[in-house]
Amino acid sequence: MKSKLLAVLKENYPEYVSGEKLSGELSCSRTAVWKHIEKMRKEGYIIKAVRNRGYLLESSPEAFSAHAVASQLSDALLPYKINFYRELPSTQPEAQRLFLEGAGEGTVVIADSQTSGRGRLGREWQSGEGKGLAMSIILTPGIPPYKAPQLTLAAAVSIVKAVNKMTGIDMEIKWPNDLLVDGRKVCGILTEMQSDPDQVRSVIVGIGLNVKKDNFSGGLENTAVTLEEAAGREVDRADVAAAILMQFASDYKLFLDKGFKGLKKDWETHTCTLGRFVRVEQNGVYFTGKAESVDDQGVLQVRTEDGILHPVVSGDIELS
Ligand code: BTX
Repeated sequence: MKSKLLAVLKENYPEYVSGEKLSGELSCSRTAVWKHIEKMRKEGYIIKAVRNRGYLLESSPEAFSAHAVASQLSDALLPYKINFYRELPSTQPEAQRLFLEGAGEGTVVIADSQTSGRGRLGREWQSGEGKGLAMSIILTPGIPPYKAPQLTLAAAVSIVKAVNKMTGIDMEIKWPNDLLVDGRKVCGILTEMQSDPDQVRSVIVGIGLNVKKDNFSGGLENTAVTLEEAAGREVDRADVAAAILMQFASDYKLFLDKGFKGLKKDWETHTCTLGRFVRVEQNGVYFTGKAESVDDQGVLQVRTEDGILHPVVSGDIELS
């Protein structure tokens, strides 16, 4: 009965199915249909019922859905509100749109798939349908604009800790926004802000995490890796999203209290950048040197051969 009911609702999604049609298809009374729907709701299915239209299956407990993530966030230190979409061009502009419409701190946008996922500087972020985690978090930290990039470093720390707890995988942070496993990129973070001259209005932290084996193209076959490949077992996207959000909420509180300084030790523990020779690119200008440290503002300090220490506030680095 339940599987037939589910099949009919799924077949008709996103249309409502009337109680009458369901009772016909299942050869039972409309009251029996309603009782089954009630039972399924208790199991975690989200089924909308609208008078004169019928029933709509919004999400199943086993599926990647708002409910599957939100149900694991009851103790979170941020008032998370999950907005889940089957497909979006990118979660970033959707989060921006929601913010402009009044959505507050802790509003999260998750897409099952993105058609134009983006990285920094207009680069592409690939994520096949149903394969990755594409998630944007709206924050309103009330910090000066120069501090906003530090939230990239904070998010990196949270992701590494959450994924490690869940899967045992040791990711490494490549300053400023990449997470690697054995030198291959598994996650990228894109932090975008809207700001007044002396205070940010919002910061949107976008997280792209490779979870399921994907058909990467354009060379990524050799440079990207997924959590499932690294862990050698299945990883549930809802579970990993919730684990990251829980960890991030507490790290974010620490960040608001103490600044990046409060997370710096964790960052140093998990980075693969310090002590390495790096090639730095800043606005089309390149130089090489040794990445010596990050300061309390998350600025990378690179010493060139002539002994001079260069603070790198933003830019791309290549590890050599
Ligand atoms: P990035 O500019 O540091 O990295 C982008 C580069 O990473 C690309 O040029 C490509 O070489 C490589 N790349 C693209 N896709 C992948 C992938 N799936 N795995 C590994 N390497 C890849 C990184 O920018 C920031 C990415 C943030 C993505 C999230 S997803 C949720 C939110 N929405 C959105 O559109 N972007 C963010």
